[in-house]
Amino acid sequence: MNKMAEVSSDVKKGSDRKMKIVWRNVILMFALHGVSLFTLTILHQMLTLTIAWGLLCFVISALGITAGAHRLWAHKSYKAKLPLRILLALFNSMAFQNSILNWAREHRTHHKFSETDADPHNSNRGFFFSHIGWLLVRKHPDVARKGKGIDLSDLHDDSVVMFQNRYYLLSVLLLCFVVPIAVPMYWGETFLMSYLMCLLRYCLVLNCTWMVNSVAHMWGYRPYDKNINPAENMVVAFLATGEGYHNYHHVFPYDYSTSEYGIKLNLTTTFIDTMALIGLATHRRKVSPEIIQARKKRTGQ
Ligand code: ST9
Ligand code: ZN
Ligand code: ZN
Repeated sequence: MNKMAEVSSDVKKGSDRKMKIVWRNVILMFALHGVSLFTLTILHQMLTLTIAWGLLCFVISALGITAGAHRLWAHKSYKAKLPLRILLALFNSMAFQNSILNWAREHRTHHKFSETDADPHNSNRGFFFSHIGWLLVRKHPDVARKGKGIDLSDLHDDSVVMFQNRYYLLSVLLLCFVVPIAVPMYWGETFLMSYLMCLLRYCLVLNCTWMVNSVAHMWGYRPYDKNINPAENMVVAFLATGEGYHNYHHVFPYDYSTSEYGIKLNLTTTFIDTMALIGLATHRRKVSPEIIQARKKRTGQ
């Protein structure tokens, strides 16, 4: 590239990266985090059952993302029979992280164009951007431009995915808010406390998910490929129900366990294995130990 072309491409990159803030999202996220921090200080005023319910809803919505949107739909790393697909779609609506169709499109874009401007949460733009900032601004034009080429035909052929996409907002209203708030009131919790627990759980699941994009793209070991940002981070593995083995996952994205190790710190793999035992999950894809060792030797840290 000649000097003039280089300068003009840099200027273009700079102008493309000018961030257009979406104030509605900033205000909503600020409010959600403020209320959640306040809720942490009054947890002792809640019934024990309400806290246990909040934890259960955390796990259910986490599985809707990890076993559902991520490992099943974005990566096709195993197959699920209709009842399991329906269950995972319901779990997914509780997580309220955009419909499975949009989530998987975003995630396939992330893997294909990792750490470039076309990566929706490009971690080269810093911790804040890759954690939450990318949801507070308009996307870089490259995301839509390059993302258009991503094949989503398998998702368009899945009636459960398309049904959830069609009735997404209604399903979120019911499964992320109405049901989680109504259940604790059944054992005598107040509406206010049920509501606060619901928001706290939502906020925690969001942050544990975002940590995979931020923390696990910055800190940890890189035993499979030392040349990429994604890393093995045990804290994230625990908090994100098994999704912190991110160096492995970017090298072998089709492995249903997203890690070399089966159920170690991996509640999601435990869940999929249990579903396999009862015949609802099949065709779990796993990388052979020989291939893993060869890759470690070739590009590992
Ligand atoms: C949330 C999502 O939090 C979190 C996802 C995290 C992913 C993590 C992955 C890590 C691995 C898995 C680990 C899981 C661990 C879980 C642990 C659990 C404990 N390709 O978006 P728009 C086109 S959501 C192709 O509006 P703007 C397309 O035509 C939280 N095309 O861009 C699109 O139109 P349509 C709640 C694409 O206007 C059009 O562009 N939600 C692509 O720049 C416009 O798209 C929120 O906080 C693509 N990739 O707005 C905010 N992308 O969609 C929700 C775009 O009709 N989002 N196009 O086809 C927004 O408000 C907006 O998207 C925006 C950008 C303001 C962020
Ligand atoms: Zn990643
Ligand atoms: Zn992935």
